[in-house]
Amino acid sequence: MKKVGARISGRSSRIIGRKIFRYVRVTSTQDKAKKFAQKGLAEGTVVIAEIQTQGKGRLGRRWVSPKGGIWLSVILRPEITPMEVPKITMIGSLAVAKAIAELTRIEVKLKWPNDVLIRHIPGIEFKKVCGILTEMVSGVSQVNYVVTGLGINVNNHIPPALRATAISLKDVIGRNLPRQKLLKKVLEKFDKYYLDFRKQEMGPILKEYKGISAVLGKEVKIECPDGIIEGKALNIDEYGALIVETNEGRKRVVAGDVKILSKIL
Ligand code: BT5
Repeated sequence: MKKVGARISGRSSRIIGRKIFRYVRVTSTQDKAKKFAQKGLAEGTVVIAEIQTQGKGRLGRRWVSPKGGIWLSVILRPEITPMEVPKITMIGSLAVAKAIAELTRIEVKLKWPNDVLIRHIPGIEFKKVCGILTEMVSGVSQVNYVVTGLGINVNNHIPPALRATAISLKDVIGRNLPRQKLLKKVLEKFDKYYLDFRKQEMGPILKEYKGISAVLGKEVKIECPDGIIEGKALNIDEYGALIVETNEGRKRVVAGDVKILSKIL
């Protein structure tokens, strides 16, 4: 694990990215950031790596993280209850989506709860360009800290085994994208949404999120910790939960893996 330098960034972000630790290779930026958080490093500290040797997805899954992507984790110390933590995943994914859309003009969609999707050409299926992992350490009623990881496929090669569902920005644009520019934009957007969130101003964020949702209005099948839920995705509530109309009535889903049953988004 080689550290290539820590610096205070000169960007306009007020919280997120005030301090950035850059590494060539780590096991996972999540692990590194959690250690830093435990040691008391400030809110907004970012850990970024060129390569992760043990990149993590949710539920112990692997996140493929070769050179060319943006793999980063952010330490946050919001004064919230554990129930509100999914909102941070929403904010992170919205920040990535808006940053990509602004810089590339590519159409971007959000697949609840933690995927950012793009596609080659209109009419074909969207694929995952970014995944978000939000982990927390918390007491019963108060969060101690949150570490949110963003994994963005930018110029990295997607291994054949993942190509059915994963895509990188390079695949769509046809050339490499300046990662520094995208990173700066993502951190600025994350900062803006996070400041609104801290001011309890989730309304506009939720509206923007729903505006580019890939699941709302669609027939979905969700693998949840307590079974499978099938129905129409109706809404996303102010806590970031998905409301689904099923044959047994409305259900509120807080976590799970969504499969969109309608072919075209
Ligand atoms: C996620 O999990 O999507 C969360 C990914 C978070 C990654 C970031 S990178 C920086 C930080 N440090 C970490 O160690 N992690 C975070 P999940 O929804 O469980 O999706 C995982 C699944 O996505 C895997 O089981 C694969 O099927 C697929 N996958 C793996 N690598 C991928 C990639 N690079 N692009 C798209 N899909 C991928």
